[in-house]
Amino acid sequence: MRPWRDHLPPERTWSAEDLTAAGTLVRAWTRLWNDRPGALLWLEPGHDRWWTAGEFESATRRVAGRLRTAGLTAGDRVVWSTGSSVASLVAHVGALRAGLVVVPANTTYSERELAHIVTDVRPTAAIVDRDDQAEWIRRAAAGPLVIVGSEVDLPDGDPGAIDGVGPDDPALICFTSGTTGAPKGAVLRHRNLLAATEAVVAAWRWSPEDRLVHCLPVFHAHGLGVGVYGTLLAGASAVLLPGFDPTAVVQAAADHRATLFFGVPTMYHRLAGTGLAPRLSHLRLCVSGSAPLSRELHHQVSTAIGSAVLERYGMTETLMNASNPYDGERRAGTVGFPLPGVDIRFATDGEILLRGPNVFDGYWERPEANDEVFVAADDGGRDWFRTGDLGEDADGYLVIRGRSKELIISGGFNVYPGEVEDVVATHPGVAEVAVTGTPSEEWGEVVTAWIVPDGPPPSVEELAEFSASTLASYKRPRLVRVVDALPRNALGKVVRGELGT
Ligand code: MCA
Ligand code: AMP
Repeated sequence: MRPWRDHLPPERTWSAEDLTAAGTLVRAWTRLWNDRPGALLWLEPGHDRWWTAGEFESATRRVAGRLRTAGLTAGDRVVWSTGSSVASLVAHVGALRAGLVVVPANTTYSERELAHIVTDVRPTAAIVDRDDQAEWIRRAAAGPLVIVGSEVDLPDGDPGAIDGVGPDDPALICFTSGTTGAPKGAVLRHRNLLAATEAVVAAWRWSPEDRLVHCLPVFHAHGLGVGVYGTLLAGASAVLLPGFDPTAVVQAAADHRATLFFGVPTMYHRLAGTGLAPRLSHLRLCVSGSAPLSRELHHQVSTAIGSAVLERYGMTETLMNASNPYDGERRAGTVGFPLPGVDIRFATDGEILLRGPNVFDGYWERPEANDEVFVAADDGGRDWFRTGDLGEDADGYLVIRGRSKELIISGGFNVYPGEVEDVVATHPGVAEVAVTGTPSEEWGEVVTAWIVPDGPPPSVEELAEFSASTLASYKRPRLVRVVDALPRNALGKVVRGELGT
């Protein structure tokens, strides 16, 4: 595969150590804010004023002070489940500056999904916008905890010494199912976040002149680690939309002379389908990730925009791994080559193995899972992380051929079949169930439940109602197929791959 150095301009002499030289993102950000306090940073639709770097610095300092005064201390976990707003980012960055470990949660999670996270990480606080989610968190917590909305409406107090976190301290615990099993928390340390962010900032030539149209959820690695952290580390600016709407995206891009757009393939599908993609032609760079971008869609969107969409490959546990080049050929159907600092190799079965300063070093309190996902290096270097993705080196570019992990990706959100099966199986009309992904042009895949009925089988609508308190809506089956029996192997295990689509 092409070496990561190929991402850098020839004059840039850089070693992997330089990726973590700043120590932590918090240190790098505060230096920038203090150097250029008047720099524009965030704009929210409906607000006619930009937030400046200096205002963001003081607002995040104030939140750090409030959280400290409320009794939170470094290393405490804070569940953070908020929509995309500047207040939410102030709360997030304020918590990091106070040395707290932020646990992002999807704002569409049901009670069961949130309770799992709360039981697992034992938070001391939660920053949450939805009242029902706040109540579920309170119910699931073992003891009292501080619960506030994204405005962090708590008494002010002296923040004391903030920004004291070190590179090895945990910054985030992000829930993902990894290659198998129940959702577990990937612990990302400050140095992981810094290395991954430095890599994309350098590879994509992100500069203070750049302006991003940000419309991804902020509670996942794409919108948070790439969109928010990248904007802050580049000293750039972003228009922060509350969600994705193709018209709002092109309007924001035009009104605010944006230069960057990041999206998942479903967003590009909708931009192409509405005929709005050509209105992104003035942007410097459009990036796609989180799910495979088909060659056809790549071609369609790139033609409409007038420049090639840049596809890249990431993961919650590692943030960004590989990218097509900024300069040079962006090859459809590939995710490019390793980003700065990242090593990639293939196991004998084709599984993609990774290592680098961006890669996490374990799941929260899951020693067995950690034993499974790391492979010792025989060169004395870092352990290799098993991604559960299958790939190959096609003429220097990484092609993702499939997955060894059981994962459905719908609109960029991950769905684990086992989790959906466990819920659907408890419906009285279901004797047995298996869940698979059915290809969809718009969503990439949609969730399909193959049901062996026990009486009248449930419809899609009935299942949606049935799973309202247990599954976020993107995990609920969109198709139900009734079958007489499920295919099983000699050991009696269901072979999902034989179910068809
Ligand atoms: C919303 N719905 C979905 C999805 N999103 N169903 C299946 N899959 C989805 N992804 C539900 C809604 O709740 C609603 O359900 C119904 O579908 C129709 O909603 P619609 O308005 O069409 O959808 P939307 O609200 O416009 O959302 C589509 C979206 C969104 C904008 C594409 O899914 C999205 O923001 N995706 C980005 C995900 C992402 O950031 N992934 C990064 C993970 P009902 O009718 O029941 O109300 S991080 C990662 O993967 C790594 C690190 C990486 O490489 O980046
Ligand atoms: P998550 O667990 O949400 O971090 O999702 C990570 C997974 O998304 C990866 O392991 C891949 O399976 C998939 N993924 C991310 N980016 C791409 C891409 N550009 N092409 C194909 N799959 C991708």
